[in-house]
Amino acid sequence: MAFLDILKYPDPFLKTMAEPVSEVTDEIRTLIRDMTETMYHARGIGLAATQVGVGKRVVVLDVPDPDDEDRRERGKNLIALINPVIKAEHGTTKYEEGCLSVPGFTADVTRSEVITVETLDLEGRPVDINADGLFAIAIQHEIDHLNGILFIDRLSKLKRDIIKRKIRKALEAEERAL
Ligand code: QAP
Ligand code: CO
Repeated sequence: MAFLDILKYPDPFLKTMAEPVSEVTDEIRTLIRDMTETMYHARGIGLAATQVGVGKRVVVLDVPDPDDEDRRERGKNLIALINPVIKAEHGTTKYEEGCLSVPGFTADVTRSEVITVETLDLEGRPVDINADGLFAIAIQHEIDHLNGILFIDRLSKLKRDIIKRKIRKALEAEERAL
């Protein structure tokens, strides 16, 4: 079991494009296990390899069902995506997103409402996933990470500038407190 360090904005690695996984090996499965532990430890619902400094197209997600009583029940909806590609998307939806790489900040982001994603499973077999609701939003958020995009990059220039200034002020205050 290994916890990985989560990179925080403005780490430049968060802007990099991840490379496709050429073969699903034990090394990839170990990365997925470590990312899963790291996500749970940080109390997240999604984590992309880019966020732990690994430039590979790998994502882990455990998005709670909206009508679930115990939303903290782990592993129920756990899934790993390898080389995920959005094949179809419909509609638009808005959700107040956060990110483990931008801790303490949220903003409304508009994304597709319903998506079909092609991905590889843990044995390297291609599978299609149909997603809607928070699951669809989370998949799009994590695929953005693999392409070097953060949720704050999806805001209007005005809102992006405002949130970036707030983050910079918070980081400066943190520095001073040390
Ligand atoms: C991505 O985000 C996501 O600021 C996963 O202090 C975001 O797990 C999917 C978190 C929105 C769908 C909708 C954020 C934890 C976790 C924070 C996360 C924080 C502690 C974010
Ligand atoms: Co994120």
